[in-house]
Amino acid sequence: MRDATHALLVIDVQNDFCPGGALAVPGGDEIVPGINALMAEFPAVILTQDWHPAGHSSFASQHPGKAPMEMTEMPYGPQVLWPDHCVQGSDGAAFHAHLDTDRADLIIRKGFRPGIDSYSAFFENDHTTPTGLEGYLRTRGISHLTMVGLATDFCVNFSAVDAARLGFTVEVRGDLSRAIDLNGSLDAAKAGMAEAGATLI
Ligand code: VGL
Ligand code: ZN
Repeated sequence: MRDATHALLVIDVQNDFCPGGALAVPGGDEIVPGINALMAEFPAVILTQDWHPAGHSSFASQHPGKAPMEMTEMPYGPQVLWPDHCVQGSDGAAFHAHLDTDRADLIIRKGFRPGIDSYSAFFENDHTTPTGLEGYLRTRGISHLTMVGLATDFCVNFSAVDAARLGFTVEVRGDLSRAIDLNGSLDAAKAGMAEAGATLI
């Protein structure tokens, strides 16, 4: 068991990001047993849950003439348009059935504001609106984060970069994460994490 300054952050291990889901990440379900085993090493376990209202602005279905995986321009910057996914209360938004959610001290939901997406567990995609996770971690005295989950190049990446910039020591377990890899997004994510000082192992 690591000391009390360490937490395991499990990003978006939800049905819609697993094979058969609306935004399936290849091999997304393979990481579940390893994540469950890793929980035993951590005094704190925190899960994130992508949690969109129906008709969320990140859904291609809300943008006439746009297809999933195309880009659009939002008031806060460029945004990938996704298939409808992780709609609040749906089976797709539920955690993978084998994920050990009982170990979670906190489940942080994100992406619930209709007009803004939130990849990161710390800030929404305007890079300004906080989720509250930073305050939770700091008030618990947590300074070291190990991150795993889905997807390496989106929500794990944005969470890792934000955490490193906030001064947390960040390690991403690549073997317990899986990527969407859209137009080179995995390579870009690796470079961005390295630049921010997050270690990918
Ligand atoms: C994610 C795309 C849209 C993720 C969430 O969890 O990486 N990706 N919403
Ligand atoms: Zn989403």
